[in-house]
Amino acid sequence: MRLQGIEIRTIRMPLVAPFRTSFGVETVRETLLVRAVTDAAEGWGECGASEEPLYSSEYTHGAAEVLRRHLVPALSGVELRDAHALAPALGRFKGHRLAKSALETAVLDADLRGRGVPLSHALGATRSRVACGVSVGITDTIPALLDAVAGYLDAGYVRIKLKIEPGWDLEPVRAVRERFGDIDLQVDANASYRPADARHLARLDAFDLTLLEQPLAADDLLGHARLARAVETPICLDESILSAHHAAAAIELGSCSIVNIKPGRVGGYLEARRIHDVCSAHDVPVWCGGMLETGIGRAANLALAALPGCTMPGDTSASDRYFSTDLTEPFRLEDGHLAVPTGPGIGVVPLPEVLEEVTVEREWIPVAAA
Ligand code: NPG
Repeated sequence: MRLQGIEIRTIRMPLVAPFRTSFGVETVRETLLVRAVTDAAEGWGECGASEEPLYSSEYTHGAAEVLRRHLVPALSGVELRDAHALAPALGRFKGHRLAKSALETAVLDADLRGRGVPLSHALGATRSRVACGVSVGITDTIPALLDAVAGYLDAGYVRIKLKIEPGWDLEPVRAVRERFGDIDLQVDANASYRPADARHLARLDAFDLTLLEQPLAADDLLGHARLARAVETPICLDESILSAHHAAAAIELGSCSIVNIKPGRVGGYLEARRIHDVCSAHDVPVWCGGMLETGIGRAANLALAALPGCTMPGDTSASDRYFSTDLTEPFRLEDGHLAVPTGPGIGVVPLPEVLEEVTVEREWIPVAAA
C-alpha cells in the first residue's frame, strides 16, 4: 500500500441534547475526521477527542496539531505493508492515543477497502448485529432523568447506563430502579470518587447494578482493587485501560472484572482487539464504549462490538441518540440492536453534503513515498 497523504478535517455537529457528565457538558461535538488516501483506496477515521481536555488530556485542536506536526510526517518514507505498520512507526511519540487511533483507523479502512475486506471480518467478529445500550447524562432533576430513561427504553435500548458523580448517585439510581423495575442498569462515575468513598459506593449494592464503571482515578489500579473487595457491584474500568498491558495488570490485580473498550482511548482497533483477547483469555467480559461518535466512528465501533468476547451491550447507540443529521446514512435501532456494516473497511462513508456543512477546517498533508 502506498500512502499518498492525509486530510484532517475539523467538524462541528450539534448534539440533539446536552450530554452532562462529572467532567463537563458537551452540547456540540467538535472533533476531527482523518481521511487517508492511498494508491488503492481512501479510508476514514474519527478522532475521539473533544473540544476541551476533560475526559482525557487530548483535545481536538491538540490532536490536529500532533497529527500535522509529528504523526503524519513520521509516515513519510515508511514502508506501510498494512495498518499494523503504523504503531511501530509512531511508537516513539508518547501518548496521543486518540490522534493515533484516528490515523491508524483511516489507513486500516483504506487498506481493507482496497482488499474488499469488512473491518468486522478483519477483527474476527462473529455477529451480524449487536445489542445496544445507551448512556444517560446527568440531568437537573430526577423527573427529567426518568423521562429520558423512559424515552430510551421505549426506543428499545436493552440496557441503561446512568452517569453518576458525588451528590448524584443513590437517589437517581433508586428512582430509576423503582420506576423501571428489573432493567439492565449500570452506572459510570468517570473517575469522580476517591478511595475514602468506598462505604458510600457500597450502598449502590442495594440496586443490583450490572456494573460500576471507573469510580476512581484513572491511574489508581490499586485503589480499584481494594474497592472491588469492598463492594459487591462488579467494577468495570474505562479510563484506566490504555493498552492490553494495562488490561492484563488490572485483571491480575483484581482491579476490575469487566472492561469497557474504546478503540480511540487505546490507540486504535488493533490494540482494542488485543485487549479483547487478553480479557477473553481471563473470562473477563468486555463491551464497546462510545465517545459520541458520528456514523464514521460508530460503524467501526460496531465491528468491534461484534467480537465474541463483547458479551455485554455497549454504548453503541443509534444515530438519533446523538445527532438530528448524522454524517453517514443513519444507524437505526431495530429491536434493541444495530446492524454491523457489511461493506469493505468500516463500510460507510460521509454523506458529501453533510460533510461540507459540518467541516470548519481542513488541511492536506502529503506523505512521501518509501
Ligand atoms: O454513547 O457515545 C456514547 C456516549 C457514551 O458515556 C459515554 N461516553 O465517559 O464514556 C464516557 C463518555 C464520553 C463522551 C467520553 C465523550 C469522552 C467523550
